[in-house]
Amino acid sequence: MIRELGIELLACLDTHAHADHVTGSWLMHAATGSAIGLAASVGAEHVSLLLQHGDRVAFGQRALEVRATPGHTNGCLSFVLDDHSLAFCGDALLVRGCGRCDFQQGNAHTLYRSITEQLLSLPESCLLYPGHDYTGRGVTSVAEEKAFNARLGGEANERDFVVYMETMKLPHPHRIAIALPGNLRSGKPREGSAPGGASWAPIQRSYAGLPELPPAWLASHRGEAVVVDVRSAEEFGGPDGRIPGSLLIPLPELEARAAEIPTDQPVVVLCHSGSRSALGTQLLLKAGRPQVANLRGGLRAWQANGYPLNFAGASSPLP
Ligand SMILES: N[C@@H](CCC(=O)N[C@@H](CS)C(=O)NCC(=O)O)C(=O)O
Ligand SMILES: [Fe+2]
Repeated sequence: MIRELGIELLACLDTHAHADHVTGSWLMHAATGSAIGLAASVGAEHVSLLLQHGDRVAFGQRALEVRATPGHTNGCLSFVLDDHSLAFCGDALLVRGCGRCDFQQGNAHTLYRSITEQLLSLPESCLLYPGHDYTGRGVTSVAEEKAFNARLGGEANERDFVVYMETMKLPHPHRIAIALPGNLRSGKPREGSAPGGASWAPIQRSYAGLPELPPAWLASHRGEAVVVDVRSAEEFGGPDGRIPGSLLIPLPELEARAAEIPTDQPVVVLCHSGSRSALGTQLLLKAGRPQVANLRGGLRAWQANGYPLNFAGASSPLP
């Protein structure tokens, strides 16, 4: 998504060392060069922005204020947008709840002060984006939590909150034994356990979930993949031309004729724009072909790059 939207990812900021999932920060750093921000006090490896209360993380003309909001863990931070219109509050404050205080140096008194002094003191309209929600709610506001938070909203005082938190019994997060050490490495996978990319080509997955290759890869790796053109026979033989050596199987026939595609090479699927071939790519993956990618931008992108085209006849030999 970052690639598709042309976003420059400056940093991934972790609000704390999570106990229930492993951060993606190191993988994002590996993919984009982005910085990794976390409270210095956590002592995690690979952190390039060692954050503490009062820091500002600038991006463009804007900035996030870093506020210490300990109590769930002692390294919890919240990130507040410069105009105080929104804040990322990690697990200090959750939608109608808050982070537990029974491990990672948690402390209910400390959390009460963090929430009331650093978060609920923001403007009532300030949107709060919590670290997670286990029922799919993504955002709340200062006004809502002041009124309705089940643990400290309404007329609840510090004693109400502390007794609630100290009496609550929650099972430990399922993945805590993996998550904590993983997060102390900023999510860097252990040797040999990195999520595998494809070995045959630098496949990029679109935000829609499709494996894609840019025309430049195909242009410089001719002969390393079967190129399947899923346009109609008229288009294949028409004025737009076709990629030399490509195999014509129109999309409506692809499922029935998939066995015609040689199996000793990976497959790159293309059409006019990359849209019909996206469905073709999915069909071939579903049919059990393991190495399939869509040609991003299709023949239009191939043409725009000035790569070679054939024009004569309506069929062509295999590569
Ligand atoms: N059920 C979740 C874990 C839930 C959990 O303990 N979450 C922590 C945040 S790291 C928490 O503070 N939860 C507060 C709550 O559920 O009220 C799992 O097993 O992964
Ligand atoms: Fe947490």
